[in-house]
Amino acid sequence: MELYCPQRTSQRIILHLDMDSFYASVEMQDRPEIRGKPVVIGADPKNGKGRGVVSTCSYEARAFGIRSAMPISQAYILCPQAIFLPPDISRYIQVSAEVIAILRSYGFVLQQVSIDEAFLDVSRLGSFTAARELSVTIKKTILARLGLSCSIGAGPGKVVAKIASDFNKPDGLTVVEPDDVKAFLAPLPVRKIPGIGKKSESELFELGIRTIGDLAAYDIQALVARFGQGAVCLHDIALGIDTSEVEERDGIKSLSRETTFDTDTSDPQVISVTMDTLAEDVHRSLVAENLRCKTLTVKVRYQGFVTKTKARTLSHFTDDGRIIKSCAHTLLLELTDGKKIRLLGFRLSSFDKGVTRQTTLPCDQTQNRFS
Ligand code: TTP
Ligand code: MG
Repeated sequence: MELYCPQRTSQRIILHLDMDSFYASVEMQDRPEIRGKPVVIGADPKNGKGRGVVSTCSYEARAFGIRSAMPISQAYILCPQAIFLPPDISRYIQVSAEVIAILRSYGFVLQQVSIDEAFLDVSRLGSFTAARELSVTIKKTILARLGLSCSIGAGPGKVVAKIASDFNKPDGLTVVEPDDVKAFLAPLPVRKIPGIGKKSESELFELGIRTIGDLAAYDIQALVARFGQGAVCLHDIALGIDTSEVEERDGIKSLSRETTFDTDTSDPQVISVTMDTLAEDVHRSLVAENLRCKTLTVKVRYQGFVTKTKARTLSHFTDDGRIIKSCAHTLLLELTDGKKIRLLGFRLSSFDKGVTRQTTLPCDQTQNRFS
């Protein structure tokens, strides 16, 4: 996820909404018989031998220690009696659009940042009390119309709002008023700052920085010397300075799928059929999103984890499944030379702005990130 780099402007009230265990909740809403049970969305566990990953799981499954991006085989060990379901991305896109339509109906500037989260700039409400009331209304409306729960965070900036929405999940509502921002952030681990991943976290640990409070107290010059100018943004965020705007912008950047083979393979037939399935799946999402694309990328992870990608940009936008499939196979040919393959991925990007809707997808059926 991107780091929201602050610019200094006036005080605002920002809401961040994030749906709870989104894919799993949609499935539980659609199938009453699995409600209240541990539900895992992701690759086929194949009695513990499956090699893909967990997309997400219900909070009942989280009680067993299951988490997004965990190997599905590990999820199976933790809770073999869980209900394992494959992702139905088209259905989730549809529900996502319904959530966004509800949010839009309140008439505030809205920025959708993934399939299940969005920022709203509600500054014109004028008070955090009014923002809390609106948040309660939004939560009730989404629950009544879609049967789904969400968590909302409110704060004077996007980062605080996002951290706040995650603070008390599921079904949370956390309002952080300007005077409370520093105290709210200080005890939280630095990892809670959007954009800080494992690597940055361990680099900060090396400096003895574990909490956002530690980061706020650290000498800015020393941080810049170590991490470059990007550290200024980070330090500002830790100090609660964050005035980046909620931007209505084309959310969708790419659509992709990837799959891990049960066993590494160099069988051209297996690889080709898998490429077909991936291309068909991504094409279905493209059509569901009413988009046309220009850039196609194939990704191959070989045995031993070396990963390569090949991309092609077409001269015209297309939503033609045959063109997409044929291009996918041409790119695949450039990447296959008899070596065994562990994972195959396919991505569409460079969408036609004319028809682009406000949607961003976590890009994968088995993994969230195409990297
Ligand atoms: P998240 O909002 O990160 O997770 P979530 O909605 O399932 O659960 P939470 O209550 O903690 O918000 O992601 C939204 C959806 O994106 C999620 O339902 C499935 C998908 N996703 C993946 O496919 N792979 C991943 O690694 C992650 C994190 C999410
Ligand atoms: Mg969510």
